[in-house]
Amino acid sequence: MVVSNNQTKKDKEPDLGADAATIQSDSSSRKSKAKGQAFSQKAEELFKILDECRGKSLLICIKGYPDPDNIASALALEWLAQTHEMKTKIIYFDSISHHENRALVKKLDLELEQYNSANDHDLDAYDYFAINDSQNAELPIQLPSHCKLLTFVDHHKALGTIDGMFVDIRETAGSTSAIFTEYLEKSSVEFRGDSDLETKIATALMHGIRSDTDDFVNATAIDYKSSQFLSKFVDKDLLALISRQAISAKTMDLTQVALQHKDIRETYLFSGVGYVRDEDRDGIGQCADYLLHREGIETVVVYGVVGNSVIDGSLRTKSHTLDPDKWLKDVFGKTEEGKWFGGGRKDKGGFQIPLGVFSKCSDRELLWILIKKTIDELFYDKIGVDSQSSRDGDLNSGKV
Ligand SMILES: [Mn+2]
Repeated sequence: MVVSNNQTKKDKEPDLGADAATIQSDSSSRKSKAKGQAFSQKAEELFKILDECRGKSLLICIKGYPDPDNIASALALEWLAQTHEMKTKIIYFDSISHHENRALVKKLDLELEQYNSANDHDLDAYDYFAINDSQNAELPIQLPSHCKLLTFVDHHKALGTIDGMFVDIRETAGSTSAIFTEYLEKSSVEFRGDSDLETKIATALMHGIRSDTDDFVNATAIDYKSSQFLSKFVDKDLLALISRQAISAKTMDLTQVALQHKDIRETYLFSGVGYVRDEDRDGIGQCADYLLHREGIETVVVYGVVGNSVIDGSLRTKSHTLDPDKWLKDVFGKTEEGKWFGGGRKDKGGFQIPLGVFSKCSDRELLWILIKKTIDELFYDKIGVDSQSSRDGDLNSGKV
């Protein structure tokens, strides 16, 4: 007997009738419209706040490793603040480790300053500070108490409440650069892209969007919309120059080590790569990207000891059910101060665990075995597999 689709559906679900379906779709479209409106007012809210801060000074802080998305966001915010006659400075704390990001700074001739306590940074002079593209508002330095958080703009999963004058967190955006482009588009001082500076900013933002959305594979509506706006202003030659994909020799070596040490458990691939130099840190994420191409693997975690001081790891997944943010937070938990060791977004995440006093251990080989055993067991526990067959890492082949 042939059963029509209608009949089958009727058997499974109570019939809500056509009216119920109309009401449901109406309310959901209203909801998304309301959300869209809330976001569309964000630019106005930002301009109003910047307007009230005319003549004041703003310290734009790049948290974590400077990358295309947070660098471009800082540049866009600097432009917006300067059109409101604010004085600005962009600082970062962690070295620009990825060679492509160093090229970005060099090719765009950017004036970013690395914070160094020995430098003469007159932090007292700043009325406000800003943080973009980060999950929390903590900084590695202590700012004077009069210095308030002016803007916080991000696209990661929201974590608690941010106490800032202007907060815009959109988990639906693939990049912070796309959000900043939306502000530029609505700015009353027109962003025309007809100066060197504006071309540079547009090009950096486009690179930020591309880089955070894996070349638009994970782009969302706002990323496309913002790219359309930027496309009129980007310097195509400059964009080609800064986005040329090249894998450094060090990352190649690291990938080889990661392959040697791979530990496949069901659809997971774990790999401890041993000791990694500070400047090669980004290679961990790049080799996790590469290993995810392996057939049958849905989730990859690569980790190592970076700069002899921190266990640093990257997670990549194509699983539809694994939430990197939750997964890493479940595995590693948080510090006594409540700071999570790991976090992430839709398809990627990372974690950093300081070695603390253990970094003084004179037997690096033994220390690595201990670290690897501990981390692997946490992973096995999380995915519910037996840890008995865990292999110990070999320090020498893990050294890059
Ligand atoms: Mn980002």
